Amino acid sequence: MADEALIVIDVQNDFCPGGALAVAGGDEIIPVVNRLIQQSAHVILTQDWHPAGHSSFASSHPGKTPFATVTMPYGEQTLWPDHCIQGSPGAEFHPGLEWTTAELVVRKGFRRDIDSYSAFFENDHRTPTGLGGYLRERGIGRVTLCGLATDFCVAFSALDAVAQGFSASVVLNACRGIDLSGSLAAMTQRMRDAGVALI
Ligand code: VGL
Ligand code: ZN
Repeated sequence: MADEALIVIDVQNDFCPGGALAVAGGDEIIPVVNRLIQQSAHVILTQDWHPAGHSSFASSHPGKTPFATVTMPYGEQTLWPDHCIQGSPGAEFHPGLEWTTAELVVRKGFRRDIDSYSAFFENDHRTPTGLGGYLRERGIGRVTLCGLATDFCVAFSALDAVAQGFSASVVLNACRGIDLSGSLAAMTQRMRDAGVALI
């Protein structure tokens, strides 16, 4: 429908098997995502897009290992292996993703000192990416989300969508999670409590 957009989150090589931050079964969603893309009047993609030496990388914090947590000026931040470096093969969309009809690509995490899980806000939960304004100017009130990873970028995008006044659904069989110490169950419950439709 014309007032509805599909937002495909971070279907990039580094989040698929063989990638730097591989999500188990990440590539299995691609046929399902491609079907959603075909059915959608508005397709928007996000692309995790970090400079080398990004502050979310464990390698930027001497003595820290991936999946540890540090406190940043904007709050708690999980540290990750180096991934989705701007212009690298790992940052490209998975070759099976049929993305050519997409009208907008939102890149995020491109500032060295702050990460961005959500498609709407950086991890300070205050700095907008511009996506909310884009959707409003286009008269889009409803978003459907899919992609990687369920419990990080998909979930934070869905929560922000609802907080921004959009109605939001997540297509769970078109998502896969990282599940770091129970994060998949916790974020699924947070989405449910916020009024995100899980389908
Ligand atoms: C993501 C961790 C770090 C995601 C991105 O797309 O869920 N997770 N960067
Ligand atoms: Zn990232």
